[in-house]
Amino acid sequence: MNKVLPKPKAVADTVSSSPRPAVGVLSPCATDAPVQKSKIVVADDSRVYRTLVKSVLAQKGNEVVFARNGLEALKAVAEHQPSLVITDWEMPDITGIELCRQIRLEQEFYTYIVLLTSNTDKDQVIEGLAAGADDYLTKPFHSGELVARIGVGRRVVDLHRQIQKKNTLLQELALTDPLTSLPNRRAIEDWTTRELNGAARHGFAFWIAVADLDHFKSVNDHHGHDAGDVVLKRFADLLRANTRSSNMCGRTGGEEFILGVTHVEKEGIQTAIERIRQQFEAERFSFGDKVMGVTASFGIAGFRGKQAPKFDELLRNADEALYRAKRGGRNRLEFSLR
Ligand code: GH3
Ligand code: MG
Ligand code: MG
Ligand code: MG
Repeated sequence: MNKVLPKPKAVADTVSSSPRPAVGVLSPCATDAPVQKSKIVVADDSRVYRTLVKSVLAQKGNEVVFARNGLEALKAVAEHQPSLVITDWEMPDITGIELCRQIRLEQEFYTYIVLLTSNTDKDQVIEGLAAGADDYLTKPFHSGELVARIGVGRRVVDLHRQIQKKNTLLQELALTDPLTSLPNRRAIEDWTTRELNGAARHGFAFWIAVADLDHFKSVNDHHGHDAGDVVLKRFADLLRANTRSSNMCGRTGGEEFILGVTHVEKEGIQTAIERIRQQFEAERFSFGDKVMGVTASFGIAGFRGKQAPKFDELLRNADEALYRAKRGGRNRLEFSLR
């Protein structure tokens, strides 16, 4: 049976109150950082209470990290990314309230915070909840109640993390072309806008190459839409394989693709696109009893200077070059004259 645990003697068990330096404690956490779900950080300057909480939580197989003051707790939270924090109200350096505020300010992942306090004063409870605590328990606490409240905390944190994961997935989907898994037009526009500003600031060259498959409609017309999709995916794979991690390629729509390349001169981009053109030309597709090839035309536009153009402007220039490549016989690349 669960018992109400005795109120410990004050002061006797208090360990060192000298605060640790806070520098570097709160390094911001990336949302995709590994989350150790089962961890609980317990902050209390009373050794007796730390022992009491430990005895209750250990029974349930929880992984518990103890902190003897607020700054230690902040460090432990940043390091362990716990699901739950159980914190004392009064501590020698910063209070549980301040700890709540700091956690809410700094941590990107959700941590469920239970204030463990001798305070029964309702105003202080309100202050604690307003500071970011999710729940509170008064000392001396009932062991069963602590376990039950931690169970509630876990459910809330699990939900938060599921939502966070789904949001990340939705964000990715919103920026990804479903057929080829390449970045879509929006993602490319975001990336290009950022890179263009960087190119203007740091004076490096920036190029975009647009690609359009030649006579692609006839692939669909003669071999069906699924065959067309196979060709699109193959072209996407080829683009991907020819794109360095610092550059970007994507599908802007239909049978149109784009490549963004930085830090190369005109000869460099020409060689890179020519390689892609040749590799694609050499690909063979088997549809039914027919083996065939498909080609692509390319238009390239670049920028180097102090005043970054808009993405649309650069795209217009590249499209104009692409149009000349089409008119010039297809399966070739042209540079923008602007
Ligand atoms: P050009 O050489 O002048 O570019 O001729 P084209 O036939 O490639 O150009 P057009 O714009 O006439 O046709 C593009 C075709 O691309 C028409 C459309 O059905 C097809 N298409 C667009 N999106 C998809 C897709 O997701 N899958 C497949 N299979 N076909 C697509
Ligand atoms: Mg205390
Ligand atoms: Mg087209
Ligand atoms: Mg086309």
